[in-house]
Amino acid sequence: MRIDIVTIFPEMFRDVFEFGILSRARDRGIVDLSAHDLRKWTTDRHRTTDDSPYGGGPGMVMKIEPLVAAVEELAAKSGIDSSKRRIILLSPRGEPLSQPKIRLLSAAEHVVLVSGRYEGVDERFVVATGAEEISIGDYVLSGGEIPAMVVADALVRLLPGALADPASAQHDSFSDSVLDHPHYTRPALFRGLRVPEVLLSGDHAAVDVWREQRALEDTRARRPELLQSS
Ligand code: 9D3
Repeated sequence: MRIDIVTIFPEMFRDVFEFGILSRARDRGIVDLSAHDLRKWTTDRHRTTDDSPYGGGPGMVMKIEPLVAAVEELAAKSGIDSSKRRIILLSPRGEPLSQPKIRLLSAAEHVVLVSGRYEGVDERFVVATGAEEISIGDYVLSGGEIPAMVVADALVRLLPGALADPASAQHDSFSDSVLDHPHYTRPALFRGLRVPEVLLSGDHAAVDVWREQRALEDTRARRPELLQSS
């Protein structure tokens, strides 16, 4: 998979790409990940990416021309057919991100992530490029860069060969509608706090039953809405 990110802050991404699963997936040639400076596609002397909003009001709006030029050039340079490309605008107005959405996106060969800054992006960008809008949740961030990192991370770990232990990805697909059970490791006793006896018993069937019960119980207590939809 190729992932191209369009942003006015490409430097924010460099370190994020260099650790853990993202870094390993790049080294293995599973993903080609790059962050591009939107200013590269500006044509004026001041390399302008924003302008004041039609209709007035506070803040600035990202201009359409550099954004469309960026997406079109990255699409053409990829050599990938448009039917295998998804263009994603990270936006507080977007569809809330979910694991099923990530799974759908992971089937694409080319994903272009567009990170906005300021109050928003000229709405015609969405129409002109067929972009899908995604939000990562109902809280206010200062831009779409961290959301783009979130999408890239969630996406890459689903690509075949990205995970050290493929059982984790397998396990994840069963667990969208229930929280994980709690985890413990040595020591068995820490400041009077004991690891549940069943986990030390060596009885794998009993361990499975305990984990399933705790997962359900904790989901009911913390995230009851997850159980409604399954
Ligand atoms: C005044 C209304 N605000 C919308 C809630 C304006 C506004 C706030 C923050 C406009 C843009 C932003 C920058 N945020 C994003 O670009 C963003 C975002 C987010 O803030 N929360 C969750 N997901 C996302 S995806 C992109």
